[in-house]
Amino acid sequence: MEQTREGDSRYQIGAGKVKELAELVKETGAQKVIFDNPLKPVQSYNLAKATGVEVTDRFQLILEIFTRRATTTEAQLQIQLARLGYELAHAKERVRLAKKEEQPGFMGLGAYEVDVYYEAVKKQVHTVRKKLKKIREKRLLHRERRAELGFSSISLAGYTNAGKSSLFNALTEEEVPVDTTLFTTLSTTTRLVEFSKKKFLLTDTVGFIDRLPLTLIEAFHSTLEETIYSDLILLVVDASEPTHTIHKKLAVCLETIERIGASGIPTITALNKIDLISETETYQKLESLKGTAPNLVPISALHKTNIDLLKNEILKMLKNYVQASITIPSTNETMPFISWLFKSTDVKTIKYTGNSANIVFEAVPWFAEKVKKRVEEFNGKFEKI
Ligand SMILES: Nc1nc2c(ncn2[C@@H]2O[C@H](COP(=O)(O)OP(=O)(O)O)[C@@H](O)[C@H]2O)c(=O)[nH]1
Ligand SMILES: [Mg+2]
Repeated sequence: MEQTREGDSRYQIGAGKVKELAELVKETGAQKVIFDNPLKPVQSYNLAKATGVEVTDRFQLILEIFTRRATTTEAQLQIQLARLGYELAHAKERVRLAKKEEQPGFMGLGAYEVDVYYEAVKKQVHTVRKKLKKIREKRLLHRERRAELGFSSISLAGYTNAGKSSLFNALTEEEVPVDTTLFTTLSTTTRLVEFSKKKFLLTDTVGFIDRLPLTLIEAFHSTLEETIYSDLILLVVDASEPTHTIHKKLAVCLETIERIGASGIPTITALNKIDLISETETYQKLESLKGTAPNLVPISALHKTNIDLLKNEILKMLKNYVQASITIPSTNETMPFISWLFKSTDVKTIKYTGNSANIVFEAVPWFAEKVKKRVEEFNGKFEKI
């Protein structure tokens, strides 16, 4: 629903539109209304009263998305801080409103005294800040996932709507079935994929958003930071947008990647949605972007155009896998060791002979070193192929 007018102090939209909105909610059975422009608590409250459902805004929606995507403690705290900051700015008004008559989105608040609630939120902000400071001092290892697994990892990045999820789907068509114990170490947006007989971890990261509210920038950075740390970044841009928009968005992406300290990671730029523009336009855009966009590959994720080209480019940049053959004596610990190897590396062959086992596997060099150490602890043999 759209309306062009000066913001109404009670509802943001005009009284007539409120009626229309209430009818639309009823008709569609909507459970929530989300406004693109920011709502004041009193407007949320009045709209909730008029429609019977919770009414929030874009800020709340983005916060919700970040909350779902954050898995590290730092990112979670950062998001909590943004939420509390918002809460603090509106605490007194929200409690006062909730005291009138409870509405969706204001439940339970009425039980508080205004000042008590305000002080409680303030205290929480203080606690979260202290925790964040502590974590930053220790600076937790980013590469938690890398520490556990021997596959190269690829992160998809780019603006929302550029086609990250579509490309994710196109690349995960040959998804490798993995046992459930591996899933406990992978986030919901990470898949083990295989092309040209090589296995990779592919992660869909939280997307860049136009008009990101200032107070959410830190939360966005820390959420992105935890997922983008990988061996390769696959930056997706929407070729159907005007050239100056592509340049602008690309600059924001590259700048952010640099700001979170990930600029050393090799990057491929996928110029997506080329099916929507002419060949001439594709050529012109490639020429225009050549200087700024690293390793450009024109694709269509939707129509699966040039996906093989993209895969080749990925393989070219991630060719540092090591193959090794190990032989270990059979003991009580052999089986757990082998299952660890199966989970964390690409096991090519396994042969049992008498009282020993021979395994050929493939992994990134540093992980192969880790395997070597464990093999030596077993008094086994490790040979690079
Ligand atoms: N025409 C066309 N549309 C695409 C292509 N890739 C994605 N889309 C569409 O663009 C929209 C956003 O795609 P999505 O993958 O959800 O983007 P995300 O927000 O970056 O994950 C969807 O409607 C897709 O169907 C493409 O190659 N060509
Ligand atoms: Mg997506």
